[in-house]
Amino acid sequence: MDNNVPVMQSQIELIDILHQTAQTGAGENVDHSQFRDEILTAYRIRKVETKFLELFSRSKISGTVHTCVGQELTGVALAKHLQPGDWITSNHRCHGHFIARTGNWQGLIDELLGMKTGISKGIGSSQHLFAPGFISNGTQGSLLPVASGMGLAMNKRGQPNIAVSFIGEGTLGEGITYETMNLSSIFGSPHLIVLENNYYSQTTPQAHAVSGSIRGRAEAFGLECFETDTWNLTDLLETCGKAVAHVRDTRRPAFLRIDTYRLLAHSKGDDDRERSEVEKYESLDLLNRLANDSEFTGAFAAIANEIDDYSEERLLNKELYDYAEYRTDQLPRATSARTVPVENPGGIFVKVLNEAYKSILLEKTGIFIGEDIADPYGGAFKVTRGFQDLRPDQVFSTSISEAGLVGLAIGFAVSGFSAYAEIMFGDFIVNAMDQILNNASKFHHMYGKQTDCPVTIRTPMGARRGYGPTHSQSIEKLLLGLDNLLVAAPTSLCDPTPLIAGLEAQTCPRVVIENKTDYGNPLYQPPENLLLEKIGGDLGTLALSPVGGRPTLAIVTYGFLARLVADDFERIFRETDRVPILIAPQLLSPVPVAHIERLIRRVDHVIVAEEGSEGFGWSDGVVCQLLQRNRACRYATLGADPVPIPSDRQLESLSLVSTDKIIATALRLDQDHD
Ligand SMILES: Cc1ncc(C[n+]2csc(CCOP(=O)(O)OP(=O)(O)O)c2C)c(N)n1
Ligand SMILES: [Mg+2]
Repeated sequence: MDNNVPVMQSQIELIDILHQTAQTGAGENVDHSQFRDEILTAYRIRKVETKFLELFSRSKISGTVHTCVGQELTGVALAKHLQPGDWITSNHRCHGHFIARTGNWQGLIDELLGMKTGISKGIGSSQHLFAPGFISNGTQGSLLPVASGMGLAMNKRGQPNIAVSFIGEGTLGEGITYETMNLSSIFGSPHLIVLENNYYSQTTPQAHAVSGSIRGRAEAFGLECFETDTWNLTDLLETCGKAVAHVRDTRRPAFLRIDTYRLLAHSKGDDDRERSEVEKYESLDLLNRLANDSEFTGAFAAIANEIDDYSEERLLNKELYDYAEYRTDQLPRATSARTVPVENPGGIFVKVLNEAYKSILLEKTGIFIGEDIADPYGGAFKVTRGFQDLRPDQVFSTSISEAGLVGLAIGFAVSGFSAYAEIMFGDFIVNAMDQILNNASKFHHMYGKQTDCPVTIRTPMGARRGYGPTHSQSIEKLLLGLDNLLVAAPTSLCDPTPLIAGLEAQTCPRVVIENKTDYGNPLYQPPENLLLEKIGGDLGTLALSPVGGRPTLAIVTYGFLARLVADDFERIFRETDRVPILIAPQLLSPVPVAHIERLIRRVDHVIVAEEGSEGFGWSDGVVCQLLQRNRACRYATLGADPVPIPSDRQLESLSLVSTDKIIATALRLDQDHD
């Protein structure tokens, strides 16, 4: 034991205690024939997984496999108490949970063989399994808030169902575990967190990774705690039954710790444990002890043969999922469409946004989740003010838990609710990135297109209010181009109501970037000599140009900057001596390049400006796409300076894109031309 490692107990002590537990349970004199079904399912799981290892060694499957050999009974015992409509979320070590829950071992074999008949169409493979009532992924802890949201959705529908999440004790190191315990407890989600405590996190012994009390962690959040292990089958089945019944009946979260031991490597060959330690558990393992029990040997052999025969037959008939079908995403693509004049109603932008979202709350049973969105406060920027008063059961004001609240919203979205998560300041969206990237954007594809995740994540970005470095940044560049994620930016240049309704109709996940300076603007009313138009329908692109003029300078930008350019249109015209056209996409990603291309048809100078800092951003993407379409213009990109936004108002404005900078850039383009 390394004395420098601050631990409560050494790993040797912990393993000794576990060994005592295992010996006591395994020494019990029980008639195992009463558990025949459970034992045969556990055996089937073991045989399927050892078959995977064999197929691996024959190079018939690729990637990785985490077996639960030695731990099979956890999933079996839990699944025994579940009902149709209950959901399991699982992790990398998910095969056992899946077979126990669904019985579909053939679909699982097909999946790992990469076949289109696999449960995730061969896309997810070992770690990303899908069936009605079951999802798993390979990001530790990531599905915990999703399960919590599913549980709340079940409550809302009045279903007597529950959500069960499996995690390993190494995942106690993830903050999302505690965000979820807290949120599930506060909102009363019927969510059972099952900790499979196998004393190792990959190669790291528990003593080096988990400080303090495991039970104390759950109790601190008010979760009822249950404890059992995989060696005392009677107690395991009973305790799982009690834990499930508790959650089902009380509609409250609970925590179930199951001590267990993994007999094989973490994945394929990574095992640093003392062989003598593993051997102790091999001899105590129930399936090993029953290997020569005449009560079971016949059935065991039949199961093994069935799995052998099935997998060999499948190897001969491997059919892949159609890649052309797979590669399509859910994102709306701009086509060159009709241009229509825009007439804006009156009203302050934030109030119009509030009304647009409110109609979704009322008409679509929208769920709105965010920090401090409860009335009377109604959210830091009041976009959801009045919502909770109207529909108290649909509005959740949460703890400071960006990942947790976005995960909850995802849980609602996949359960069929219209789900909106608010991130109080855009800078904090990074705290929820795992949820956005590994869950929301990937669910549809990684589960073989069998589910959608139409969640909306809204957040204000932008500076100009003196909030300083951590509350002013525009970090849309971190979200742009993420697969299957739509990024939109309403602007006070036009009524955002059709955009919000159009986004709601999409099946893909989306981030809506609102601008906190733009909130206070009245909706734009063009002067008589300017024409405001929209091309491409609800999610379309706005264009502002002089009536009857022939533009020679396009300024392509969005959000507040679009409004800034519109307000300073005359000045830009005057000082550049060029006729401008403002092009303002409401969709940032995917870039509506067909719209922009059409609108810059007769223009020779194009400035693309973004709120975020310069480099590797939206403007670079837009210019690149236009160039690839052979739009031979002179281009310039403009962004904020590549430094954290200063708080001081004067310094702040120096760091940002301004009308002065746009004009200077236009003049530079002219000079370059000469
Ligand atoms: C967020 C995240 N970090 C790291 C990993 C890599 N990883 C996969 S499994 C694992 C260990 C998990 O240990 P534990 O939670 O105890 O589960 P066990 O493997 O013991 O079942 C790690 C570090 C991951 N999959 N996800
Ligand atoms: Mg572990």
